Amino acid sequence: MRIAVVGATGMVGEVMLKVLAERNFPVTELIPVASEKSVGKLIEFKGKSYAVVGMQTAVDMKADIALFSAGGETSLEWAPKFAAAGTTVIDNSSAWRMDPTKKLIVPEINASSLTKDDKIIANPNCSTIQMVLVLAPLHKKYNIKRVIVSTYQSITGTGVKAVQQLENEYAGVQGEMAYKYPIHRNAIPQCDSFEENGYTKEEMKLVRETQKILDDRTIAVTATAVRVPIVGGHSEAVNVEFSNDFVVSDIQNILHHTDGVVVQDNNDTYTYPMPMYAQGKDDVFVGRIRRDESQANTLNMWIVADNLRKGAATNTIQIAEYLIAAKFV
Ligand code: 11C
Repeated sequence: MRIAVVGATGMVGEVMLKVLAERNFPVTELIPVASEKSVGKLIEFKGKSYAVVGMQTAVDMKADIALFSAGGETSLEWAPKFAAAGTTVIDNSSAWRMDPTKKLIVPEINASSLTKDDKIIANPNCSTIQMVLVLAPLHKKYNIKRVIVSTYQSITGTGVKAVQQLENEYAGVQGEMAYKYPIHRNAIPQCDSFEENGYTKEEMKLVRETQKILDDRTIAVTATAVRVPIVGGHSEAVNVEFSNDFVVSDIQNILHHTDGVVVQDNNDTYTYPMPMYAQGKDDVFVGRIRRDESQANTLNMWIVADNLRKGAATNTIQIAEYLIAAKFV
């Protein structure tokens, strides 16, 4: 496969290259793509150097698959041009996710909806992916009525500028700010910009993308997304109300048998997921699984994943692997 990585010099792009190599993805030619200022820069992949090319050059090279992580504006402008040249685009930005003509895919849940005619495929937001992977099998069995999610999101979700801000703050150095406020010793109750309804875009992604991926607009979702000075991954406190009652050990058992999910749940041994340990892993970790005693048929869980891996690069590459296995590319 001839693979273009669009946004190859960014944080997610770098993890994509790492994950492609780790999974031994069948890359016959790598085409690293970035903005004009990075053109010519050398990128290492599996012991070989590749020169970064610009967008139009990459379109003309007609790769089989383009993995996009270069922001919404770039995707809106360039994904259709790649698709028109015959390249299948898997896009990490929010540009196409809610477009009714585009599929929003978490492979373990809905890859089977893909066809060879899907030329621009959307990868969900990181905080959505880790939550729906856990919710999907529970929805099937107990039917979810409502989800209340509070996130504790890694600064890596904002990008390299935010990591630099935290490092500067640790060192007591003045530098460029990715956030309006210090992040060291802080929790900022704003991820992404605000919408008209008073929620942030990140919060509304959790609402809308969950309903689209689980293919059920009746699921009520409400979210509070908070940025914390963490680098390993996003954590989420998730409260779920079902139509049907459950036994906690059955929930643990279902999740134990869910692809991509690892249950870490033992209070006796202080076993629960934490971003420090999720970092660099492809799984979604779930623990603190317990009944919400304040309301019938309701469950509390704590879900953690590396937002750059399953939340971004790994999920994108799993979609590409599905397309290859299904001979859609
Ligand atoms: C964050 N979830 O942590 C975001 C980063 O819509 O793909 C990814 C933004 C997106 O801030």
